Amino acid sequence: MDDRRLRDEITPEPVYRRRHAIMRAAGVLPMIAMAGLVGCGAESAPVTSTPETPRETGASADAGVVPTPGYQEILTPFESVTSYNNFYEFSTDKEGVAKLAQGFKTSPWTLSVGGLVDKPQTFTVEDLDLRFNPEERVYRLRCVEGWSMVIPWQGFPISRILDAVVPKGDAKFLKFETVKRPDEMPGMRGFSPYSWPYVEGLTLDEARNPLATLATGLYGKPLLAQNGSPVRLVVPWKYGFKSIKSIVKIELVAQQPTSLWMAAAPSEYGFFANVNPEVSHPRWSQATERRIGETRRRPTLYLNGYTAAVGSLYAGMDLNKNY
Ligand SMILES: Nc1nc2c(c(=O)[nH]1)N[C@H]1C(S)=C(S)[C@@H](COP(=O)(O)O)O[C@H]1N2
Ligand SMILES: [Mo]
Repeated sequence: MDDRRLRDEITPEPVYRRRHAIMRAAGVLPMIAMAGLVGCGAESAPVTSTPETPRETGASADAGVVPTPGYQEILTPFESVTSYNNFYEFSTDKEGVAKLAQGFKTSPWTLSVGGLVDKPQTFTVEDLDLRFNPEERVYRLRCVEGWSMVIPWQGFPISRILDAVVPKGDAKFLKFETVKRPDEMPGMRGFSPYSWPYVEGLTLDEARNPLATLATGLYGKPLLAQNGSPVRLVVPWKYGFKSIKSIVKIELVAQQPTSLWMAAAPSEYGFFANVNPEVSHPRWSQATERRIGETRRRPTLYLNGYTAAVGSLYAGMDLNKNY
């Protein structure tokens, strides 16, 4: 796997070919597929500020990763993405998760979407891939602990699922849940300070943003267990803990859901958890981050560099109060 290429110079050939294959499968002209996919420009450049490209084109809503000025943006190697993980159901030891997750049964699998919707539905993973056209989406992942990666996901905007289930007028939030299987997930057995299952939430407006992604693959392969197989959330402008793994249920609800992290440490982990270098975690600064594979820390960008795409969601809101 040829990972260590500059993302902001040119789309690397292997990535191009993978995209090409995906786009061809979606019946898209390569010319269209390439347009808008290569990241470029400074932080102020519009990344995904345009409305989502019409579904028929199959083109990505993502225009790549906007480089941190003065720093390179390269894909984090597949080996790192799949061997350094947070998945507390298995272990709190990041390097131990992959091995412990090997016995996790991710097939068959269904994702049920219900609650305040007109058309509740249960999808198999095959349904998701066939109906919602995953495309390559390269995003930064910034963990609240202060490390980050750049990951080429295969995913689709959650809005496509929302269009299928049709939220009712009183639906205001999405509540996501991970599977709860202590027999397969050793981190859940015995004493645990967490109230399982892992739960996360988004506002309906956040979930409708084109960057809010459900991923079923990375680096052109189906997700491995340690990365949240078979389907996980990717919300690149929020701290990584919002990107809940191995989802079995999405409920549309009227009240703000309480996430596992809000329940465990409310003074440390809020509902919004938008990446913000100005607001320190109570126990450490969020001003900088260590990109996995690098030694020098780099500045963390407001909304993880995705202000052009998602900043309007928070107009009029004091993000300094929404850790
Ligand atoms: N179900 C579940 N989802 C989870 C977690 C978890 O412990 N359980 N950890 C979160 C955290 S803290 C991060 S940083 C990302 C890590 O994703 P990765 O291992 O694919 O890089 O997953 C998030 N999703
Ligand atoms: Mo994290």
